Amino acid sequence: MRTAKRGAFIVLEGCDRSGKSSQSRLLYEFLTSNGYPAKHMHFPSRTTEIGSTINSYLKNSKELNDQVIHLLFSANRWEFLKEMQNLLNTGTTLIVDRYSYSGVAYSVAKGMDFDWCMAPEKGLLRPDAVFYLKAPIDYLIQRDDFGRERYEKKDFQSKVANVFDRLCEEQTEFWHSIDASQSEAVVFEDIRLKAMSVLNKAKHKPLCLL
Ligand code: FDM
Ligand code: MG
Repeated sequence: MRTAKRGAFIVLEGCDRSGKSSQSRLLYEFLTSNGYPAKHMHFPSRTTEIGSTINSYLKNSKELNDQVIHLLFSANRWEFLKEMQNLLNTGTTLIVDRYSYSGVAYSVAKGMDFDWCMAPEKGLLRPDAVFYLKAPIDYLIQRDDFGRERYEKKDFQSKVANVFDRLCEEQTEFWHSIDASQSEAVVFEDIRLKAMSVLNKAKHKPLCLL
């Protein structure tokens, strides 16, 4: 893979309503308005055929077994691999709202095996950094819109948080825990500073795979 001046691959992870969407948009806007080529992406991408099936499942209008929906979430990432690789190699930074770690966290929270869940992610691109937006579940469930989709239930979110905590502890080289219960501006300042350092370092590093 080409290494000269590639873009950085930055992922935001966390439970529902932790602020990933707002913060990833703020980071995208900051980068583009300061002359850094960037693209904002979100998984699941509900725009493809696979994404539309995932959407029906999340809205509770379709039932699928746990293994099938897990593999569809993963397949949805594989659909975008080439595009992501091309963008990064031509200097575009990707700000991605959820990725393989959500795939693993939500399925493991159902009781599925960790290694089984990670297996279909092998060969996808590995992020340069994961910003884990962490806040107490009691705080998150009070936020607007919580409870609309399939997984937005307090007990389930606590289990998801446990898996994110474990991933964060095991992968300290590129996971950064961020206190998401602070104000939007304070959280963003933290993310912005960390992101700029990631962008600088990524330029000289080859892209790796999960
Ligand atoms: N989700 C998301 C998964 O269960 N697996 C995955 O691989 C991904 C990317 O889908 F509850 C869950 C997480 C969340 C739901 O995500 C939809 P958004 O961010 O609310 O659209
Ligand atoms: Mg959601």
